[in-house]
Amino acid sequence: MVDFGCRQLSLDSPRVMGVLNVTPDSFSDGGCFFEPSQALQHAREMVAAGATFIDVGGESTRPGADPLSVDQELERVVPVVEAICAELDAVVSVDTSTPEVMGAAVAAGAGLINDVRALQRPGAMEMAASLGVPVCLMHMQGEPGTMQADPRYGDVVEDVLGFLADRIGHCEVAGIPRSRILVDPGFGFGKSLQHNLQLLKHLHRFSSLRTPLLVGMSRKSMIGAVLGRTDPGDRLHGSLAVAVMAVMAGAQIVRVHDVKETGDALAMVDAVNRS
Ligand code: 9MG
Repeated sequence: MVDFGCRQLSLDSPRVMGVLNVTPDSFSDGGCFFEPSQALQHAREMVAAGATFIDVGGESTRPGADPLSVDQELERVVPVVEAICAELDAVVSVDTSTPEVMGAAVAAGAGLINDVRALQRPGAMEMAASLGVPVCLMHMQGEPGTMQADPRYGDVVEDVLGFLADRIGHCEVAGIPRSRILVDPGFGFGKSLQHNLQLLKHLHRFSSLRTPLLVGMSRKSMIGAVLGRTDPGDRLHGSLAVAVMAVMAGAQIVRVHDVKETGDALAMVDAVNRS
């Protein structure tokens, strides 16, 4: 069981996290849910379709995205977190690296901090430790604007595992116990197609970190590159294939745009695992 503040959840069966980008410019759904009323309606639909988590983010990690001030991020994220927590039976995850946004989102009811920078921004580690909710530590090489320019690794799987083990160690020193830590290899964040494929092929090795594993590959360019699809909306079947592979390799939470379809695919994996 993991304690997500408002809810205790077993991760024995795979869980779906629905993506809610409250941004004007995210790669797949930028601008679609920028208005709080549209965002809430989309969250309702994702929860009705089976999402356990709703991941609310105000900062686009798309290369070339405009930088965001703390006030802008707070203004985008907090009203949406508040509205979802007031109405829906879901754990709200806040996708942020900004300590002030972590604090305000948790005060508004968020039960998970999803940080693509693994609590490396000044003040983020201390803030997360003080809030008492679980954190997802994601691996990213570089920063969003330039991370895809020429990503390099010695051994991508070993390097990402080593980074996450190191960040877990820092969390424990700061007072965040392992029982409140999730990890994510960060598909698409400073990785070539081959790096992403190698990470998925060896995903089972991440169980050595002894934390729940979250992954996000939905509609990402690794799928577009393999299938030759430029339109992210045309990557559903590839996204389902990699979600199934990830859960078969030990992932407990899958961050996706297509909640119902992914939930059906993962229910089949779960039924086989339990048979
Ligand atoms: C915010 N965000 C975008 N992609 C992501 C991924 O793959 N994992 C996590 N944890 N967050 C992500």
